[in-house]
Amino acid sequence: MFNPTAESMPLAQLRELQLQRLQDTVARVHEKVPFYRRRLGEVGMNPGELRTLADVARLPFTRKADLRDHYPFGLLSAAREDIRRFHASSGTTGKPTVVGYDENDLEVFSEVVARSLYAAGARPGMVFHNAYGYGLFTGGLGLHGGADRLGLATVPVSGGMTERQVTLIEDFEPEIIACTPSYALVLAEALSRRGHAPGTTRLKYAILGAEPWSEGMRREIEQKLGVKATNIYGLSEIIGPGVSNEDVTEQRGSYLWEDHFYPEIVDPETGLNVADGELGVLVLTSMSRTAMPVLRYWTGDITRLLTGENSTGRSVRRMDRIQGRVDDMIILRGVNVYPSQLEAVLAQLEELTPHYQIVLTRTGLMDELQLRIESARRDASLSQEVVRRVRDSVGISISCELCEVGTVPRSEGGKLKRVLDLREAR
Ligand code: ADP
Ligand code: K
Repeated sequence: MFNPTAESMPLAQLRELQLQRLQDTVARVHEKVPFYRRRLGEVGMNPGELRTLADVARLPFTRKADLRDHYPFGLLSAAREDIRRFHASSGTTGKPTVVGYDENDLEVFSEVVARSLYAAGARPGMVFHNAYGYGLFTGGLGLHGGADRLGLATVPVSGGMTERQVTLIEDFEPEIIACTPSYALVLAEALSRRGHAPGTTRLKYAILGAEPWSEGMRREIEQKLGVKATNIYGLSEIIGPGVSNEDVTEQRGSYLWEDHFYPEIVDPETGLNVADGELGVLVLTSMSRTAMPVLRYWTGDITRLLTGENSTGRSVRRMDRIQGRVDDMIILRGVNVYPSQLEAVLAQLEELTPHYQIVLTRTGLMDELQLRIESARRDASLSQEVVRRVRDSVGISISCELCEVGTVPRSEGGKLKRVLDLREAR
């Protein structure tokens, strides 16, 4: 363990620490964030009334829309001059959701990522190929900070330019790599094209996340890259990647760093807590953030908390793989996309009708998004214009098919299913 004191804290002590940190957090946001003062008032909760962990269920939820409505700085609870960094959610038109970190928050971020990297197999002195995107996205810089903390030699390569990545893997001989699982497969294929037999680089460990993946995909990546792969989970609203990570010796659920993030699983319909082991929506409260703590963040991710014995000696609970989502968010190559973002692009082009469908497929290794739109004009220049605008404003590459009027499915009274996800579970 990177931090045995925290990761294997006796349970009674851990629960006590959680309660104390939750009380501090509630007091802080009540004092500093008008939004939370109002919300706490609406549910009739004074800050002093959080007396047991069971009282957490009385706190209000925070949702993505709340961050959007308070763009850019409305949920910050630190003075502007104390903020050290901003990140923003990936792939957003118009107003993204912004998160702020002060020095303490960056410390927490690098601490939990260092724990995650260590659990993934990384040890001080190893070379670390970081192919998560650097920039507003939390992935690149988030992993980087944890790697500094752990003492790795980081190659901050970021995403894309696959051939150059292969050269760097050949020449710098990293032992550990971080990227999305789908990109791990792209790299494996590029390595094979360059004549590397599976597993013949120095890579030993892969830390993969930001999008859903499966056990089948793990086996494929492990075999092709010659690594042991672990699942890292996280989201910018809570901190970024590093909320939880699997242990490489075990690969059975991601250890959730419960001294910093308080997890609950709730029924998606009723919002009520379900028992450990049952599936529901993951709800997270950041307990040690100071620039932007978030109460009961509704992640939309469906999973369960795993209890019972583990073989690593940690006391914190593990979470299962993400089984799906309750809202309409699409994850394309690690980037979060909402259909409404694509809709906003369509609305700018008069010739297009509002009837569209999103078809997700997987050709070879990469996920593809095809936008099918009904249009009276159906020529290449118009579809290229759609592709260009989506790339410029949403930041993803798609293909576009302009269809005859009347050929895209319409709602038949119920909720229209605009997204056709034909990607097979890997
Ligand atoms: P990240 O930097 O982790 O991609 P974002 O805030 O952009 O952060 O996206 C967070 C969302 O990405 C999560 O709510 C979840 O839907 C998805 N996600 C992140 N990690 C995983 C993972 N390991 N498995 C499945 N989905 C994930
Ligand atoms: K993501």
